[in-house]
Amino acid sequence: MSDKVYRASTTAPVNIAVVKYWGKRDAKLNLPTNSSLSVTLSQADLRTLTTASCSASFSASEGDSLLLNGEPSDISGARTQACLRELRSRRAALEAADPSLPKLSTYPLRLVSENNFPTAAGLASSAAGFAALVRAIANLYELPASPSELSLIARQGSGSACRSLFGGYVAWRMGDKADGTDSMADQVAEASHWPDMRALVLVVSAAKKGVSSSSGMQQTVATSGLFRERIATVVPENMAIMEKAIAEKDFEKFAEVTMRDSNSFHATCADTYPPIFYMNDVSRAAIRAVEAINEKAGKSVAAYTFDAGPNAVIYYQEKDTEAVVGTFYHVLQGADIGGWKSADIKGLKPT
Ligand code: 2P0
Repeated sequence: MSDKVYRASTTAPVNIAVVKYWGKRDAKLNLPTNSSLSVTLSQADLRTLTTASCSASFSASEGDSLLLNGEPSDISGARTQACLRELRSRRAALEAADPSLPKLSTYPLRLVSENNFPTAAGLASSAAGFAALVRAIANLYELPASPSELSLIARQGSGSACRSLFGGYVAWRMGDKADGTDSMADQVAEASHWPDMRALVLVVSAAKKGVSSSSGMQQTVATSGLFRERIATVVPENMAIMEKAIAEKDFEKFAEVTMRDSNSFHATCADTYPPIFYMNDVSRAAIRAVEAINEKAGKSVAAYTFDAGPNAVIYYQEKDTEAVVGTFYHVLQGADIGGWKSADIKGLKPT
C-alpha cells in the first residue's frame, strides 16, 4: 500500500449579499425561493483557507474528517455529505476513464480549514467555508470543473457558498428545474469594473447567532405572508434594478436597493411566527448613522446591509471615505457600543 499523501490547498472569500437569499423551495437539494446577488470581498481580511489531503495510508476506519479552526468538526450532515459524494463521483469517473490514475476517490479525506474571522456570526462563514472545501477537493482530485460547476456543488453545502466561487459582483440564479441543475452562480461584473467600491465591516458581535439561517428561513417560508410578497415581486424587481445599477456604476441606486432589500429581509424575519430578530440596538444605531451620513451628503453615499446576525456591512465609494468611515470613527471613539473597535473599521475592496 502506498503511503503517498496527496494534498491541495485553496482559499475562498466571503460574499455579502445586496439582494438576499432567504428561503428554500427544496431543502434537500438546497434550492432557493429567489435569486440573489452579492459582492465578493477582499481575501486579505475575510477568507477561509482549506487544505484537502487523502492517502491510501489514512485509516479507513477513521473515515473522512474535518478540522475547523483547530477543532474536530462533524461532517456527517447530509449537506456536507452531498458535496463529498458529488466530488468523489466526478473523480471516480476520471479514474474509470484512465486506469493509470491513482484511486483517490477511494481514499479517506482529511480536511483542515481555518477562518480568519468569527465563524457563524452572520459573516457568511459557511459561504467561504463550503466554497473553499469544494474547490480544495476539486483541486486535489484534479477535476476539470469550471467555477459554475463547482458553484452547483457548493450550493448543496450552503446556498450562499455558490456565490463565493466567483469574484466581483455575483448573481445566484434560482433556476426552475426540479433537479437543481440550473441553480448556480454567475459573475455579473468583475471587481475591476467598479474599482471605487468599498465595504466596511462593523463587528457588532462575534458570538454565534441564535437562529441558524437554515432553520430561520424554513420558519419564514412556512409562516410569513410578507415573505410571499417578497419573492413574488420585491426580489425580482430588486434583482433587475441592482444589475442595472452595477452595470451603470450608479451608487445611489445600488445603495437604495441594498438598504431596501436588507430592510425587506429583516421585515420578513419579524413577520415570521414566532418572530426572528437578527439585528440589535447597535445594528439599529448603525442604520441611523448611515442615514445621518446620507442626509449630510444630500445623497446616498453609504448603504447598510445586515445578514443573519447583528453585524453591519456598509458599502461606500472610496471617494467618500472621509464622510463615511470618518463619521463611523467619530461615532465610535470612546463610545460603549458592543464589540466595536476602531481597529475593526477599514474599507475592504471587492476582490
Ligand atoms: C445571503 N444569507 O444571501 C443571505 C442573507 C443570510 C441572510 O445566505 O441553509 O448559510 O446553508 O443554504 O447560505 C445565509 O444562508 O444558508 C444566507 P444555507 P446560508 O447571503
